[in-house]
Amino acid sequence: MSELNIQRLDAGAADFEASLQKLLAWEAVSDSGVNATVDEILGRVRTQGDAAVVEYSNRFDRVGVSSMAELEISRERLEQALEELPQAQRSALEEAAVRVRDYHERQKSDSWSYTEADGTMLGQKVTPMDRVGIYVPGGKASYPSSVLMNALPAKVAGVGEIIMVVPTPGGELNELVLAAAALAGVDRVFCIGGAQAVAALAYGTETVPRVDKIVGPGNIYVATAKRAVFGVVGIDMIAGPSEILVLSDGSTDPDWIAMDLFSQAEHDEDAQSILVSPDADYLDRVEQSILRLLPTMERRGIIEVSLRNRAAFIHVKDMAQAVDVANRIAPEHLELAVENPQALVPDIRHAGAIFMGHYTAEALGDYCAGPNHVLPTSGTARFSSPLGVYDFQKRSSLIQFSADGASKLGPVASILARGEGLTAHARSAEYRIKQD
Ligand code: HSO
Ligand code: ZN
Repeated sequence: MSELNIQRLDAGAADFEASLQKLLAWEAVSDSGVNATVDEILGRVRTQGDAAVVEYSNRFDRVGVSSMAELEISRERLEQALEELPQAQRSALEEAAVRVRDYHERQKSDSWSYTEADGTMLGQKVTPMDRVGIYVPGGKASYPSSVLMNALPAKVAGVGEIIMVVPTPGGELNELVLAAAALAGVDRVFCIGGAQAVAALAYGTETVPRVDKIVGPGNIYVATAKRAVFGVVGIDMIAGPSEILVLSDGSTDPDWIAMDLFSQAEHDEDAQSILVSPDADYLDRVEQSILRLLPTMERRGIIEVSLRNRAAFIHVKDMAQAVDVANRIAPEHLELAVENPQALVPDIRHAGAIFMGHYTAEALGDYCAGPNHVLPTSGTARFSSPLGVYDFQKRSSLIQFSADGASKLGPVASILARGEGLTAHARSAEYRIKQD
């Protein structure tokens, strides 16, 4: 490999803003052909239930079944997958699960309340969701780690029932995915995927119970279906391709950085890897590492396409400008490959996860550090957060007035209500005002 032509941008150039926008442009999910197909699938599953799901699964996944029951994996079968896993894999999965669970325990929020001087109590009651659906992709990206990352926060939140769906093209089961489901305490698993699985979870069928929220990444059909059923059920987010942004002061071994960039590029051809540094020589050195290491990579085909189409090296004048670029990109994963990452963190405003220092490979976060690997992509870290326990808890407000409190606050409600022309509201508050 002698050339890759990774695009180079200079943050000081007059056209930098335009180049950056072009670099980040990512076709959001909106394709009229896909929309029409998804609408049809949603409609048929909604009206015909199991029969439609079975038909679509036979057509798209070639599962060759005649009933929905054949597509459910029993609890015993999940346990068997866990039992039969090679010891090293089982231990690794268990250690990852323990760390992910411990981290998420800290995210749990509790109900709270306070009482005012006149005895009025106000508060918030936190309740886990009754039943959630987890979508696990089953095509070229089948990740047991994602089973843990989606199911464990729900478990920690106290969700009553977790239903997992995973497509099994050709009827082939992934033992690690099943084992992870057993370990995470998933309640039921159905081998269905695509828009038909999203529809089954959202509307319910004779066999698949209707859920309150659907989480987990999927292809364009899954994303389009999730968007369409939002409102009937909750959804977590619409995930785009993986991204990594590395800010480097030139102090990390270039081979390490090259491999970190590969680690996201190998997810898929559309994944995006960006390196930002004030040190132009360092950018050259990382490029040399990339050229030397790429031929040794098993997934070099995918990595090469991803780097060619979507990667960039951005030269900045200093680390302050590097941080500014990072905030504008709002990446899913941000690696601070610098001597003193703590010094930069206060200025980082937008990133799904921040990996600090030379030893923090993003890959550790993907599997076992503890924080969630389901993160906001495509700049959505500007307004959203990693998947967490809070996604599976909801809040109810608590309000209890004392007689004194109702009397004191009644006039405020009454005046505002009359201002809105709503006299039933006004009188309902006025009834409770003491008349002495
Ligand atoms: N980096 C992915 C998560 C993952 N990595 C799963 C490996 N397995 C999220 O962007
Ligand atoms: Zn990854």
